[in-house]
Amino acid sequence: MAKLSGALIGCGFFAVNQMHGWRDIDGASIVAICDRDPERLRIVGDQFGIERRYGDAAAMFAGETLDFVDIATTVGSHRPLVEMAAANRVPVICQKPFAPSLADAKAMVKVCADAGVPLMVHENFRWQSPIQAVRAVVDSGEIGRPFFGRISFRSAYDVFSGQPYLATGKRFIIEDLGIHILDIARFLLGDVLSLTARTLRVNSAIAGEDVATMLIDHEGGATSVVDCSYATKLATEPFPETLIELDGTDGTIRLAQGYRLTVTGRSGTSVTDVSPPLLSWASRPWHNIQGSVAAIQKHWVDCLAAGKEPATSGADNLKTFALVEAAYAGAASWQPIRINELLK
Ligand code: NAD
Ligand code: 89V
Repeated sequence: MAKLSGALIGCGFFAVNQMHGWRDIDGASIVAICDRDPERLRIVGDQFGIERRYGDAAAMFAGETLDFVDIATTVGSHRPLVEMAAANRVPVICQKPFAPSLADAKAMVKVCADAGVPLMVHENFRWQSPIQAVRAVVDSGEIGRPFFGRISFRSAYDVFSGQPYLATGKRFIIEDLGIHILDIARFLLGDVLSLTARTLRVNSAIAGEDVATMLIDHEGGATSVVDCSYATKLATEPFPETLIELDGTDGTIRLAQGYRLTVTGRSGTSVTDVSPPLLSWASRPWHNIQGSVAAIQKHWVDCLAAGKEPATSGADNLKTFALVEAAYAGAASWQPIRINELLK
């Protein structure tokens, strides 16, 4: 199979992981990069040996023949860049959060569908190897039908030094981190009927909420609690581990801190170490996330080659994005929010 030629837009903090991921994938290579900031363009271009560099995305689309584009900018530029990719008939990956609002997200999905352009949201947390291990147990039937879940991310890790913009937005933990944890809840327990949310801001130095607790009714009848905090100081900092409890009709799954997976089910109890791989370019504690970047990018290349819809396509991600909107609306109103109403 011929290698796919890709381009990356946005050469900031997280894009470096994506560039490492692309370098490890046989079926694709990044042939051009773009950033409005000449210094970021120089750093990433020199680090990864990319000669074709652009300060403007429109100039890049005009100057390159691309099989796909990978958008790694922050959310404000996602809609115009996705629309530009669709107008140029270039398949597109877009980082999370996909859009500033659900209305923008719907418009972005439509513009790509109308142009016949594949669209994947880089929603990578479900691709973390411990999360995939939990899903494999659910799929095996070992615990029967799951009826309860707790998907939990509690930390006091300083995310603001790497991503200073996280301290300034009116929305913080649900939009940035909760979006991943809500997606994991959907991945493990299915789509959502309604969501109830409460939020708090504990850290007075930031603008948005840093604690969120959500109660979810899933379509299949399960109930889950999704709880996120960046104000939780623990004896051993767990960042960036998502901890999981699932209760099923025939057993339980517990993914505990330290990547310890305990399954009690039809064949008894097993305890397994599901630590993520430490890729050659990865560093702890980010290796869990870095491994998932490599996995989702490989999935994209496999899907493009096979003409299949990616697991976290734009259309799929609308159902996760709707949970984010529901959480903010529900926290403001203290009312449960019906998800179907938002997706109409
Ligand atoms: P960043 O600010 O460090 O980098 C963004 C880069 O994009 C900057 O260099 C900026 O100059 C460039 N840029 C912005 N608009 C542009 C445009 N129109 N054309 C060209 N370049 C443009 O941000 P970051 O921390 O790397 O985050 C980028 C995205 O990745 C965000 O959406 C963030 O939420 C997401 N992210 C995802 C994960 C994950 O695990 N999936 C982790 C961290 C960040
Ligand atoms: O995934 C993210 O977008 C990151 C982090 C994991 C630090 O929350 O902001």
